[in-house]
Amino acid sequence: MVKMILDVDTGIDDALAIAYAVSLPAVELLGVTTTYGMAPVDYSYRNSRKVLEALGAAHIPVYRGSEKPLKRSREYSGKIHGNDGLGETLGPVEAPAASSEHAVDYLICQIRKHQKELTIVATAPLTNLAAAITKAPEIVGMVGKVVIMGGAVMTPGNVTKFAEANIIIDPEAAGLVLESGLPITLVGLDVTRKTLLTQADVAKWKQKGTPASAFFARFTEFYLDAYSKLHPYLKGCALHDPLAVGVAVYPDLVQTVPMNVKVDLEDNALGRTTEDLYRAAEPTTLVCVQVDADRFMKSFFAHVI
Ligand SMILES: [Ca+2]
Repeated sequence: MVKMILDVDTGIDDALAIAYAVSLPAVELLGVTTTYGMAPVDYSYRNSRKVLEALGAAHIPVYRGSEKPLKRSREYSGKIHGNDGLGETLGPVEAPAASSEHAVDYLICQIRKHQKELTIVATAPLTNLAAAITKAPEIVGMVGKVVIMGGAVMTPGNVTKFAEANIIIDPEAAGLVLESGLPITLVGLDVTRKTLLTQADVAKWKQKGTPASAFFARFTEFYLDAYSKLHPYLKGCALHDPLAVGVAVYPDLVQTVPMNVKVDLEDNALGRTTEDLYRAAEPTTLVCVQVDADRFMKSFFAHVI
């Protein structure tokens, strides 16, 4: 059994990752921590709760976290995930989120409690994790595993030629996390672009006709439309965030290369994830370079939704 916390910016593919984690019998989802990302944090928080409600898992706690990058500002375009973060299915957030405990404090507390048994899957800008290890540096050596959807080591980025979204939105936080010594598995565009959901998959959810499948079909269609305009060469939309959950539970889905990874902060390559040739320490990041996409997709669709 994998004890898991999801750190998300829900987000359409975060919603699909939550659904996959909730439905996998091998996962005990302890909680969901949220941050800004594709929409402001109040949206990620509200969206995560609505997704869990739709899945019949409203008992899983959701925590509100970071509101902005460590050093930069954030503007939201709504182009890929919609202005509400979920394909315009939920609309504007009426009231700010009322979370009992800050996501960063929850993460620190749960790492201290569960230590090596805990897996954190982060599918958002890494601001919450960066804040947690800054506040409580000892957690770096305590946690079992951190699986991050982010980066593009051998393939072009999706925001710029070099950079993937979760990294470039808060590159300082990403650098801090990737150079911290945390036991990281980096699930980047190198592998996530090979996992594609298509219109035919969404049609099956529509046919199923349950409230949850109808909800998921509506926001995933928005994502497919955005992908067909922005990345027409892919013939579908990538299951970035769900693959991170898959890798956390089934590490043999991927082949990895151990590497010290750094994040470029120079303007001309901002957010690029590359090997840090100057770090002498043993690598603590496993970079995913190949994926058994068929096996992953079979598992995903057998469980979602
Ligand atoms: Ca995400």
